[in-house]
Amino acid sequence: MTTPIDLRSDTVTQPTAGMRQAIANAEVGDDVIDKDPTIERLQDLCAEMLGMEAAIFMPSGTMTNQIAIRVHCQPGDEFICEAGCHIYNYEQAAFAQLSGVSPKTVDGDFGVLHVDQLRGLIRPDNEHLVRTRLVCLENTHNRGAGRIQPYENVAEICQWAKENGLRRHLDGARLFNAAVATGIDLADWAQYFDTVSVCFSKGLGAPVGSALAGPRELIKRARRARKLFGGGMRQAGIIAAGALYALENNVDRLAEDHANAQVLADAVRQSEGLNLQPENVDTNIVIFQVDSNLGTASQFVEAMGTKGVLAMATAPQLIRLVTHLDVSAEQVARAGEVIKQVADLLAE
Ligand code: TLP
Repeated sequence: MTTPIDLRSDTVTQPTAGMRQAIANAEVGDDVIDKDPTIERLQDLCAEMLGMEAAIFMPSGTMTNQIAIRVHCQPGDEFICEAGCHIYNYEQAAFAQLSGVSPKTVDGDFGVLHVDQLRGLIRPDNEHLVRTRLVCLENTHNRGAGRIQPYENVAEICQWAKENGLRRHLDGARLFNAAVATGIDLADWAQYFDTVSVCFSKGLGAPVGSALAGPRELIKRARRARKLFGGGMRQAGIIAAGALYALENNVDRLAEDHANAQVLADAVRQSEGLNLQPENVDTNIVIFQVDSNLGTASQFVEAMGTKGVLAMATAPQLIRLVTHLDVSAEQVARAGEVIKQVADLLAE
């Protein structure tokens, strides 16, 4: 049996030979007692790329976002976020469980918010009310099918937030995709935020790891919170080496993933009963709706699976495909054919 073409997520990538070599050769230390030299290099590079004072290595994107919320907010505070964002939907409401913070969600257009939707949401100073403290954005937007937040929207929202005394955090798990697709530098995107989280284990292809970047003082507090949340790691230079390799080698190639996603989007457009959500694909995520005449998303995914293509049903009628380092242009072309075949098959 041939290896399946795995489009479930860009988290599924296997470390390449070069990355494994970098991992094997990594110089390490105890990062909890004091320092690990490979982690230090990764943190410095990350801060430099994002134009921030400092950065801290983290085990996961979820912990990174939650620690950001923790350092920005106190119990009884509220943060504003888009209703489909990862922080609100896929992190077990850890902001409530761990930090006593509540969310105020705003519906976006496939994840995209406009500042006019936020004006008026800041709670007055009144002892009955939570305190509005933070705005969180996500770029690219996962549930918005990898949508890039328009740069002007980000600038305007953050400007408004700053003027009104709110902190700004960016879930930039896929910010590298936004930077490559737009040609707008990482630091230009990051400049509007107090903190930015990035992930090395998504499009960049590292096995593990994320980072939080921001002002030195906040990152110092994030280090304390990381210990509290059980994320202090010892000779973690072993995994930081994979992340460092990813940062040094795998950023520009994200353009290939974006081109491959267009091939999948075209296959969806050519299939009766399938509709892209949204119609245009910005980066490496394709989401489409399956017409109920063809059955459910799970049935569609199962039929694709029997033809060697793995996809993810993200709602009863929605399927997500994600391109990444481990799927070649040929495999993507094959996956596109499978999508068309399955749509035909289920229509019969
Ligand atoms: N996303 C995963 C799943 O959790 C849905 C995926 O397959 O896309 N922010 C964003 C925007 C994310 O997409 C993810 C993971 C995270 C944060 C969390 O990262 P991890 O999985 O490292 O905790």
